[in-house]
Amino acid sequence: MQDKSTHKNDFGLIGLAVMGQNLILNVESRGFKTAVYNRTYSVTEKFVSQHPDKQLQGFEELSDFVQSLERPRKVMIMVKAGPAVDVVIEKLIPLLEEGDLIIDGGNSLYTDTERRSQELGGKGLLFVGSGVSGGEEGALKGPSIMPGGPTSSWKVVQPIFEAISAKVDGEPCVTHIGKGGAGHYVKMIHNGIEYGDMQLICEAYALFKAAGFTTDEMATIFDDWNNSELESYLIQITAKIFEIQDPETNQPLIDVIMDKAGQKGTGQWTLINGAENAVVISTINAAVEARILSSLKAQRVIAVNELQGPSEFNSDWDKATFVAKVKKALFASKIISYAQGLDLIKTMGEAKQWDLNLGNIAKIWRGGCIIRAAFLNDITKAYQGNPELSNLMLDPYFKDILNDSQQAWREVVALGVSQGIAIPAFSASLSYYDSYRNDRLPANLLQAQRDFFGAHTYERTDKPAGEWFHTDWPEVID
Ligand code: NBP
Repeated sequence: MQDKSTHKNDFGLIGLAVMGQNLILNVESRGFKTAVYNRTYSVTEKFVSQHPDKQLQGFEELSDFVQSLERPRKVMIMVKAGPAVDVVIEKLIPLLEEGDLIIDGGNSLYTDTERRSQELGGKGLLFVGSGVSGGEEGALKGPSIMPGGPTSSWKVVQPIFEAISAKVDGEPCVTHIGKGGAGHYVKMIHNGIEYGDMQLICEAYALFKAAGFTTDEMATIFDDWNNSELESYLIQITAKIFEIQDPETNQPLIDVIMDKAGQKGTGQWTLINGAENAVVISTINAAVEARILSSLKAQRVIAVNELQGPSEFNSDWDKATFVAKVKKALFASKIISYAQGLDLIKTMGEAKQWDLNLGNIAKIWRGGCIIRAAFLNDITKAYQGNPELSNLMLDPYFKDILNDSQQAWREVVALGVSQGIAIPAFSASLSYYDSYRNDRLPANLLQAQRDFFGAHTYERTDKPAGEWFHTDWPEVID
């Protein structure tokens, strides 16, 4: 199956599962000569034989694969994130030469990327840790790509990545994110934001379902929303999901899908990172926890008969009012989710001195990736207008939307609470908004408690900041 010609390949890819296959077909379609390798050779054979008309060379031996590449070699790894990436890198190291580039395009943890980057740098090899978003379709037609590593390494792969990425307004949805693990880090937060977006849509669905909207009505609502400021891939596919009938039962397919959500870990990594950086990402947090709670199906099936709530759904709103209010609650909550995610990226970027450009990051999410949405244009504009913006909520455009939406948003959250509909991401977003806009939180009592039991001291409202006081609190007898 190997091409015996002396012409070298421009780009090599290791890992021919769904992402790798589609990504290399994308690279090949842009006129690059490509080489592929997979641990299980039969997968390579099958893949190459399915595409006889493509400039694709498959290899059984890794050394032959490496030798087939033009120098500096560009080898992209698309295998399961975790130890498999290290296994592949270890095998590649003795086969590569100084100046060759390894790109890890899987969902690697950014700390692993930083370690690999250091190890490979010490051996004279270049390394780029790159997030690739958009699922299998994005990989094939044009993903959003988030590469991290030294600028010199990025330059080696820049022409290929710009060629294969999605394009919006003629601009490629790829930018050099920053050095070290910045690319995989931003991809991780992107995934956390994706969790938030998906959960918020699910909560709108939960409210509509409880209020008796039919699946057809919901398909129309989401379709309409996709022609508004909510325009996004996730809103669009939600409308399509509601249109599908189950051929076996002739019911809407959505009604026969089990309500247990899976997750692969990037959402949980985002939560850990939020906690490590002391940044509130309560919407993403609620989204991850909602998936966890959904997975407790067996317990929920018991609890439904044990724990009480309102007996039937009650709302005075007519359908048009209901839809309008839920729409405002959804959009406001979505803004909060992005405000939190971007705050985390900003905080981490400053701590790591990655010199991140939030406007450019929002810009490359406009196409190719799962969270692509019209309002990313407005986020880009917000950071272009004020690169030092402390919180997205304070940008004039988003501030106006939040101020306009806040009443409906609280009414929707109140409805969910009073009617026993769990809407954790809507309510977490609203609580964040209300905490942020409040100049007197109950943390004064918290500080008093801390000083009471631990002499942690407190500042006073009538004295300059930085002066600390302690009270000799009365003794408590248990
Ligand atoms: P998987 O994550 O399912 O990984 C399967 C691939 O890894 C196969 O090619 C397999 O080879 C290879 N592999 C494994 Br498993 N262990 C290996 C080892 N020890 N040595 C060499 N190869 C090994 O594939 P995927 O879903 O295409 O995802 C690839 C990467 O892209 C992952 O990091 C994923 O998180 C990320 N990603 C996926 C998506 C998506 O929508 N699926 C989206 C964005 C990013 P084999 O054929 O020999 O078993």
